[in-house]
Amino acid sequence: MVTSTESRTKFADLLTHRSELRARVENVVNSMAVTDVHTHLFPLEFNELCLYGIDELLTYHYLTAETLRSARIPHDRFWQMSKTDRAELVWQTLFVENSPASEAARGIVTVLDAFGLDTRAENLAEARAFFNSRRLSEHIDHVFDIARVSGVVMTNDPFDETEGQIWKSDDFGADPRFKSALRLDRLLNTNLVTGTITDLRHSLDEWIARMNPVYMGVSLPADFRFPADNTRDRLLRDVVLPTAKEHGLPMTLMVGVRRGVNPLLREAGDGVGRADVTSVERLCGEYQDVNFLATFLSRENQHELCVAARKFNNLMPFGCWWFLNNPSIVSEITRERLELLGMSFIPQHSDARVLEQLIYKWKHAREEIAAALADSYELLLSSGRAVTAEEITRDVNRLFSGNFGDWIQR
Ligand code: FIX
Ligand code: ZN
Repeated sequence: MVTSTESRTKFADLLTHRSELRARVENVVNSMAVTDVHTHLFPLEFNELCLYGIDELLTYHYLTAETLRSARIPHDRFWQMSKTDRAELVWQTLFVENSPASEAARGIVTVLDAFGLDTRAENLAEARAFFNSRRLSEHIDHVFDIARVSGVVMTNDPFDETEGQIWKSDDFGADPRFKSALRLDRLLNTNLVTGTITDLRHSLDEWIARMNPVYMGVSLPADFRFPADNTRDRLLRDVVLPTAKEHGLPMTLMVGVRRGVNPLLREAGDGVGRADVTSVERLCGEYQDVNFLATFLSRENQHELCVAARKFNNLMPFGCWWFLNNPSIVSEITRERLELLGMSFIPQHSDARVLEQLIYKWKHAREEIAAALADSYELLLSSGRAVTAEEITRDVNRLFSGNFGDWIQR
């Protein structure tokens, strides 16, 4: 039986005022540490693969594509330029001659501002001097701190020459904040990796033993179909999914990319296509004992993905990927997921390639997630149920790390 004192105490914990509720949600969302479930970041030991600083930030492929829309320069001349010259052209074009209104450009402003650097500078001198003065190991700690990221999942391609060598060397002293993920694009999307089924399974077993990945992952084209009469289907059935099952590893599917739509743009040349969510449903149905994480690149696939996740509890939607990582779309997708899935999804991943991108990608994502969450608690309030601060903390913790933690341990 609940005594009147207990129920009064409980009532006092309830956030029944709109402004108090919203302030609390913002506070929890902004301070909660997050596990970033998909990035292209690397720790110090990976040397040239560990990207940071203003020149890397400005030559990010998102900004290359935007620069080549506004700068009067042929693509081949752009690529002939050195990285520092390209960074200067990007700055001049998108930040001096134009207002940096796009999400990727605003991201640079957020990063500069976080370090107290001039966001309206005429050139890159101050920013370069600042980043050059940083000791990388401390800088990594600082960035993780500002972004409140407790761990990031890398994208590890063992079939890549440079990376393969690093994994094989004894120099690799694992920074526990960087978790590995075994990326299988080369195996599943190209015919560059060959061998018998036994050889390929053996090779995956060896890489899993060496890397200790938290999942295996692949990006898939918009025309990905399952089942299909093709090599990818056979590799999935005979090599990848049995390996996932045997090692208890989730499989991450990133679906809807159209690679090389404009090869003149090099790594900025990929596009998007509406994909077939029923193929992922069939995978989940046929392999009920494998956990799948899935993200789709096309906005048009988002609602179908939520519905598929309602049908298959071995399917975890995650992130607003790449061209979807814009405030208006993050807001829309997060609300849709809250409405259809409650707290059983992973709202965002950064996809950061350059260290400091963690700062802006998470700051901007937190703003949209907080607003969507506050609105859904307000709806609950108007229906007759207030939440407590503890419940908000529990929910955000689940969204920011709990769901992923459960997924990789199940
Ligand atoms: O396939 C992927 O993991 C993509 O995220 C990348 O290839 C893409 O270039 C990217 O960085 C998007 O954010
Ligand atoms: Zn990625």
